[in-house]
Amino acid sequence: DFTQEEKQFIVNLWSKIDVGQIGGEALARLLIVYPWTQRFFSSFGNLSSASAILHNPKVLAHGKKVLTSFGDAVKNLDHINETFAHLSELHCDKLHVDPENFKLLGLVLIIILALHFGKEFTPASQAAWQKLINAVAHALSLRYH
Ligand code: ZNH
Repeated sequence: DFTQEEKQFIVNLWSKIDVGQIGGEALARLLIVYPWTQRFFSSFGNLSSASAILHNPKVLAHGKKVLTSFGDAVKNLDHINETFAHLSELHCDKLHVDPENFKLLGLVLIIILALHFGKEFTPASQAAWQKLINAVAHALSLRYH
C-alpha cells in the first residue's frame, strides 16, 4: 500500500513525464543494456547498434505505448494488480515474455528518471517510484504463478 506522501511523489513526477520521450528512451535502453531482450522485437526492424535502436521508430512508439500503459498504475495506485491482470495474461499466455524482463525495464526506467529529473528525483521520490515500479512488475507477473 502507498502512503499519501508516496502517492504525492508519484503523481507529481508523473505529471512532468513526457511518455513519448521517457518511454521510448527506456525501452531503447533496455534493448541496448540487456541485448537478449531484443528477441521479443525481431519484427521491429533495425536493432543492429545502439544508435539504430535509439532511433528506431517502432521501438520508440512501443516504448511510448508501454509507459502510457504504466500510467494506469499511477491512476489506480490502490488497485494495481487488478489493473494489470489482463496485460499479465497477454504477456504470459500470448507474448511469452519472461517476467524477469519487467524488473529489468523497471531498473532502466529508474535510471532514465534520475538522469532526466536530476535533483528533483530526491531519495524520497526515488523510493516511492521504486515501490511503484516493483508493484507493476509484480502485478504483470501474477499470471505466471
Ligand atoms: Zn509489454 C505489448 C504494456 C513490459 C514485451 N506491452 C504490450 C502492450 C502493452 C504493454 C500495453 C500492447 C498490448 C496490446 O496491443 O493489446 N509491457 C507493458 C507494460 C510493461 C511491459 C506496462 C511494464 C511496465 N513488455 C514489457 C517488457 C517486454 C515486453 C519488459 C519485453 C522485454 N509487450 C512486449 C511485446 C509486446 C508487448 C513483445 C507485443 C509488441 C507487438 O506489437 O508485437
